[in-house]
Amino acid sequence: MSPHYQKLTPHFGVAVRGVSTAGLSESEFQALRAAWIRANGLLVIKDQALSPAEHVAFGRRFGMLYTYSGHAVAQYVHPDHPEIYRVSNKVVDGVPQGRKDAGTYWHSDQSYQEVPPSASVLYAREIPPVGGDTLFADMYRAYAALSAPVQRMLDGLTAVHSLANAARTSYGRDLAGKTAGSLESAAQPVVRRHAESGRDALFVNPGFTSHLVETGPEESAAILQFLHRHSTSPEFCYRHAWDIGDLVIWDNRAVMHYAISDYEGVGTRLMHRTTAMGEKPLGRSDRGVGATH
Ligand SMILES: O=C(O)CCC(=O)C(=O)O
Repeated sequence: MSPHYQKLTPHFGVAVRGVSTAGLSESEFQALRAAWIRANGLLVIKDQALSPAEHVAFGRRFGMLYTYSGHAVAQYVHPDHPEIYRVSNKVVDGVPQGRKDAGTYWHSDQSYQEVPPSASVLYAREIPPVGGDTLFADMYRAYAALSAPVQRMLDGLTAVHSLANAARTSYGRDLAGKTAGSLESAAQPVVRRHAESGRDALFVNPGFTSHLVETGPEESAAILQFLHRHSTSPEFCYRHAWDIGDLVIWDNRAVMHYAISDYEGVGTRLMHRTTAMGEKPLGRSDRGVGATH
């Protein structure tokens, strides 16, 4: 069976059927990867049946995988595969099978790290009969839609991203006892030039971005509030309703996501994620980055 691609929205996201990720040749993988980059960093691969080891092997094709020892989510990694972070409301014999309500805020995974991820590969093992969708936002188009003067203002600005920012909202229980200063943080360019596509994307998110470096607090709050509202406009978003066996790959360098927590009491949801290391984010005026695009 040959791959069949179908756009998810006119500009953002593509779904593919007729692919088995467990046995892809290098050229087949590169075709999928190119489709992912072309679709602004969102690819849904339907009908997969992957063991945890196969998931890890596929995730590794996107780059070196994070393991989470010492991280706030370490307790939720797969017992046999430290590369798999589990998101779930399922509890077996009193043991949570993953982090409950993870990612219920707009974010780009681990943007508070000096070298944040590129591809997150999330696999749906169990889903509720309804609910538990995930929202994605296209940060290339959010940036491109800004007027030239606002783009110029943002170019060269830097923002601090910190896990402590999320701790104020949803990370509370996992970070209890840790001081804000002990949590990871990193300064990142507000406009990020993508290392593969060479295109520019907004790189701030409500979950982890605490403030702009170059402005005072009031300007920072106003600019970030505007950017967050702008980048989550429905025109830049896609909402994924999961089927079991979906493998969704998003590019944290140009995509934000939000896991909708609306299925309490409706059913179980069990998701496995691998996360590939990207590169240190570069701003649009950094030299030597990107393709000729
Ligand atoms: O469960 C989801 O749909 C996404 C969870 C999430 O935000 C993440 O894995 O980063």
